[in-house]
Amino acid sequence: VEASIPEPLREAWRKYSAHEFTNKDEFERELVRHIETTLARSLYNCDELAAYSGTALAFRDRLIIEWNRTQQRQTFTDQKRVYYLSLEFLMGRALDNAMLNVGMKDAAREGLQDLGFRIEDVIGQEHDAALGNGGLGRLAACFLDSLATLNYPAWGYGLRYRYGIFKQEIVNGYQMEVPDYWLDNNPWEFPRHDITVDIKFYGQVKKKQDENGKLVASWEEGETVQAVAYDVPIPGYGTKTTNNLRLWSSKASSGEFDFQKFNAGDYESAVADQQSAETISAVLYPNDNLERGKELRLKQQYFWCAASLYDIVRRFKKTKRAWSEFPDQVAIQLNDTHPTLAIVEMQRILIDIEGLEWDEAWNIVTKTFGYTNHTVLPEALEKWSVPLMQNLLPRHLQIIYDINLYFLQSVEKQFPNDREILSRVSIIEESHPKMVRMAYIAIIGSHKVNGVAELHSDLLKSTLFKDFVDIYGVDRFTNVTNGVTPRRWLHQANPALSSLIAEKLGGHEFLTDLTLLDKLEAFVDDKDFRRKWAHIKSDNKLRLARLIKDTTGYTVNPESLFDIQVKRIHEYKRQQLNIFGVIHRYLKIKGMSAAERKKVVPRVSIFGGKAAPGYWMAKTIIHLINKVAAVVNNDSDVGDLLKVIFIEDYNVSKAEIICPASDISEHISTAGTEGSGTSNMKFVLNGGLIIGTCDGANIEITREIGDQNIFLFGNLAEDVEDLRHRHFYGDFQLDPALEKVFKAIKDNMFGDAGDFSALTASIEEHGDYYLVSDDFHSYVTTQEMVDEAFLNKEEWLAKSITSVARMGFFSTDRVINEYADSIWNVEPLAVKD
Ligand code: OAK
Repeated sequence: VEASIPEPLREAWRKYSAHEFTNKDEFERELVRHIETTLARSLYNCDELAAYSGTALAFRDRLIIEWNRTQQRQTFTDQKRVYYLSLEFLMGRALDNAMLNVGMKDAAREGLQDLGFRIEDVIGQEHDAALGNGGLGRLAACFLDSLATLNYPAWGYGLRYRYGIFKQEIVNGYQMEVPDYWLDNNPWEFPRHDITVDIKFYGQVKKKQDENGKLVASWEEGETVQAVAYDVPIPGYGTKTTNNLRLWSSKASSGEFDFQKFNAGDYESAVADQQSAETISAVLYPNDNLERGKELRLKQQYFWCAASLYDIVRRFKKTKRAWSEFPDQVAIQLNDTHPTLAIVEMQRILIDIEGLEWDEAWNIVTKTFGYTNHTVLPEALEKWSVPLMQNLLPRHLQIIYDINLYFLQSVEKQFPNDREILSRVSIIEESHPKMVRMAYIAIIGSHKVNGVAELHSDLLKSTLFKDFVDIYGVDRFTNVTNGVTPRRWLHQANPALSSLIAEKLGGHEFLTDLTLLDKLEAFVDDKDFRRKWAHIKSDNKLRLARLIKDTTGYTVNPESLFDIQVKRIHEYKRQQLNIFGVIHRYLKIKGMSAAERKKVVPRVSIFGGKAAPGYWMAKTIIHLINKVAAVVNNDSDVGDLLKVIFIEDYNVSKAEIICPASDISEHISTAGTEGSGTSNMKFVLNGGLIIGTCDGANIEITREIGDQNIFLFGNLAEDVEDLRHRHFYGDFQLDPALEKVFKAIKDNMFGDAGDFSALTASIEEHGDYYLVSDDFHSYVTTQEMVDEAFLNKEEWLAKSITSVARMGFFSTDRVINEYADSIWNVEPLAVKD
């Protein structure tokens, strides 16, 4: 390609091609240029928002220069690429990350200062990109950071929602949802109006003869919607690699159909069609670990899968390789089952459009795809009704039936005397209506299936996917324990700690090789180091105390023990256990003498997180937390001994302030329910200790940091089923301390008891599915051990330092290298300067 362009032309392009700014003065020049020309502002009317926009545009220019070069490099070398398909990318803010990743934050700070701005205020103007619900979406964002940092040729594919996750407001203690319109003036995306794909829905399947007389299926008529690409540059840390996140936006196809309507004077209906097309990418479904089976959600899934695959296939076809080489060029990872239709769509492209034989096509498909499962919760497992799919995607349903037929035939051969297994593993559940089990398609259509922590992967093999282990052998199933990117969750969120560590280790190399943190253990007795470490934690607590004051009006004493639980609100995550524990503590303090109160360790219990708008029990838990806060925080008799805070609208940028400020954080899900958890890692990486159950990655965190450095409690996963069974048959005794808590609630201590009756009844009367009562005693006594341990400041500090030193395993860099080796078989693409 390069050689076909005449030298003089190339010379002219080289001469005038854009250059990155490399120092403060050049940055300032770019900033002022953007403010004056792109934004049409001046010295006299440049507010903080304009300063943010100008800074973002200057950095965006830098990223896009490297983005172009990266894409050219990847195209020329033409090696295998990774495509990460995720319905959620919870990116948070981009500017601070871009500054740190390209190593120009200091230059930006000084440049902004010259022009009269504080960099923190400027960074604070950015609206979070909140295209995700929780763990799954944030993991995708951390993966993109590591993929770029490690120089993997990789693209993310997602949806460009007009509305991300809703903004949460707390009104009279209740959660209210406010739409999050975030796209105005978003400098981080590049619309590609030239990159569009027409996506079809509905219609019928006809059998036709092709030119060789072979009978082929043809999907005809139906409606089409256009997918338009929007690209977001993803810079790696300390590397020139800048990868791409491609988000699809929906709009009406500019087909004749619309023109006919316009011409026929049917203006209103033409506009309505347009709006209905735009609805597809309008809003992120706000459910975490819950699937509702709505048609529009299935439309979103197909729209995004089909557009992404068209794009991937188009890129592959440019190389003129044989189809058999597709899996050598392309690895596609499914982030949970949401993109499972990509498997079906790929098979459709190969057999219906490219004319391959079924077996040859299917072999290519299975070698290409990998599937990551993120949850064992039954309510989160995707099933789509057959009639719904028949109507929306008639050809895909046929292909699903064929996949199922061939699969069941092979199972029957393998287990000739076992009728039961066929109905258990069938993709089609024989219910009314029949349902398509998406996880089964994902397993059958992939060469590797992985869970996100050891316990979770073991549970998949021994329960949910047991039959498939018998069928395919255990090698198809693997574990890749989650991590977090240390760039955002240490360096960006906790710059002071990052510099202190760098000072001791002789540089910031630990940010790209987190195992180097182990060298910190040598300084655990270093007095000066310990003093600085403690000081940084205090400062971070002060920073959070200011956020709390600004957002809730409550004043908290930063000397208190900060106990934090921030994550989506869900019964399985058991924020109710936490708030019942807080009530227990409150009642205890109320009953104490003055002398006893002197011994109480002052504590601030901090909560944050969103409930799915239709999840009433989760909303009730939020309501209870806020009512308890109102009573406790205004009880002068208790004062600083206990404060309860609910931080409104928990999101990525608030997490960056919250995670560095914990003394202890809570990861207390019913054993066996949390896939991994990743906030546990963020808190420990920032020097907080944790209280948790033997669940998800808590188990591996314990193995790494040592069981003397973590507060574990509660029943084990292996005992959960038996306990539930016993409850079901009436063998249930409410824990006596919990009974007192319930009595206080029922005596209207926190407002109208009726507001909380569903919550207490779920435990007392309806079987306590999440084992709150079973774990209550163990939880409360473990919290007492936390108090005790916190009194010994020196030992607590040693635990904090030692834990951080042993967190090297939990970087997404390690995670991505594991995926690359064991699932994708891809190599990084070295960048020459
Ligand atoms: C969201 C929607 C559907 C299914 C799963 C999720 C989800 O967010 N799962 C979470 O994924 C995280 C990343 O792997 C895990 O750390 C969490 O434990 C898991 O709940």
